[in-house]
Amino acid sequence: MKLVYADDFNAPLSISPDGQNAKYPCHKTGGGDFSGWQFSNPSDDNKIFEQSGTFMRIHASKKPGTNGSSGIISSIRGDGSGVSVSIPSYFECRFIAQSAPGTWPAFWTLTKGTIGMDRNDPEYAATAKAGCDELDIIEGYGGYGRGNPNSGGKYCIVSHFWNQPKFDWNVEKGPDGKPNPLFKPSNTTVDTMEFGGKGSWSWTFHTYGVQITETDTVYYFDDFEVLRHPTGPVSKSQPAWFLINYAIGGISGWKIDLNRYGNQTDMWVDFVRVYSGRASAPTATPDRGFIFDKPTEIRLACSTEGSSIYYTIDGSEPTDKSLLYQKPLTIDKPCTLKAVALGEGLKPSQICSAEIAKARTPDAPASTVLGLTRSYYEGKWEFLPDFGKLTPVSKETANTIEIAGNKKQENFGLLFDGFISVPKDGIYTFYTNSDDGSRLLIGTRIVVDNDGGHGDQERSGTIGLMAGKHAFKLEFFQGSGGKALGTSWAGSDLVKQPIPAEVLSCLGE
Ligand SMILES: [Ca+2]
Ligand SMILES: [Ca+2]
Repeated sequence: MKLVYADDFNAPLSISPDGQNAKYPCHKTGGGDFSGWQFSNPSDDNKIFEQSGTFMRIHASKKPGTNGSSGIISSIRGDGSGVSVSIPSYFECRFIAQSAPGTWPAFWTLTKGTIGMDRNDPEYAATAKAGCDELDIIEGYGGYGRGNPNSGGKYCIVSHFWNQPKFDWNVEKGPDGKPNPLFKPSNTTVDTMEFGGKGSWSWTFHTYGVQITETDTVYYFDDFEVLRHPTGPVSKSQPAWFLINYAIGGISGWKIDLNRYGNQTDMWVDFVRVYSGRASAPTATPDRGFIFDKPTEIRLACSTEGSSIYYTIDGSEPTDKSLLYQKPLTIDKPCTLKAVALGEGLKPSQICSAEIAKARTPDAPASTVLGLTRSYYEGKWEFLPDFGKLTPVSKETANTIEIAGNKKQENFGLLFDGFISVPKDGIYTFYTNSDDGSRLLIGTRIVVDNDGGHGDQERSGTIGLMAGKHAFKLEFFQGSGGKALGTSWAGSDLVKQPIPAEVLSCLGE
């Protein structure tokens, strides 16, 4: 294996809310921040992240009358870029944190899943369905004495195989056909005092690691093996990324009592390192190109140092006999680009692909009037129904995309249908924010998928459009509680803004 990523925290930190223009996002990529004292954006006031010497300090604090703040760093961004590696791999991190009621430092990995994938990618559904492997290399639950699992120098290692069939250690047999006697349950408490007595996670710095191979996943405490289990199926097929965080209370359910410390506490991280025996998959930017009257440019990159990228544009699997990537590619006809990274002493990377399509040509509706056809449905759903198979309670032409003015406040759905006038050829990003689910389509293509029961959240998607009127559809449903629906767009000459009423039209009666 080769060192493919290292951060010794000996340079100014590079952390931003979503990781854009920075090394790390300061939220859990993919959503689901779980700390009681919330994982927050750094500010002058909360001083969450600081480089001190060759360490990163994560500072958790709670001022009276606030919810408290603390920090997490993710190694990948929402677009999938950043540090993620395929097996065989090894992740390690050296840190210390305080053991006190509510403190919950952790170093862990997640498989990448659909993060950064295009919703129209043919593999999207299967990837979403595959589930996720979560390897908690260390979970330190602070506090001391009875009822605290980590008192007296202990910490927890937990592996979760989310949304997967139950994973039976004894079925995963070794080469001799017998259960591997080294395998331990996936939820193990490590007593650090068994390993040289150097002290617990809160007394001194230790290095916590996990090695993931084709067969076994092995956890290390200061290079001692402390737990081994069979490698989960998802870890075999998807790259994994890492998170380092100092949660305080939250979903662990542990009571917070940091009063005597002035409601503040620190975690000090010395380094994080990632090794892999496989080159990281290349990334294509953009991973969905559109051709107008000019060719489009695609850039390829690979985070594994010393690797070379080979690619094909005829849909075939790339090898070292394929074209060598040397400079940005100029592509003038629709194709599927496939790329692989190869490096000496490394296994070939997973293949990345990019779809290059012709920009959508406009529809030619005969005559239109301003506004969209607005159909109102009643029903109780957890996901968007197929409105085409339902009969609307009412139907009218609406000038704006509004959810107010219905008979019901809960358990209803809306379908806005018509055309959107695109001012000029270009690549457009559409956004929906909704509570609960929504979906925006141009023609038959789902551009924004924001489906499912959830609070107000924004999702986006991109499409290449030629100037003119394009079939536009916005689907929405409200379950219970709060409700919201908004749409925005952005393009090369268009800063992000709500879609104005004057570009929406529908067929006249
Ligand atoms: Ca360091
Ligand atoms: Ca709702």
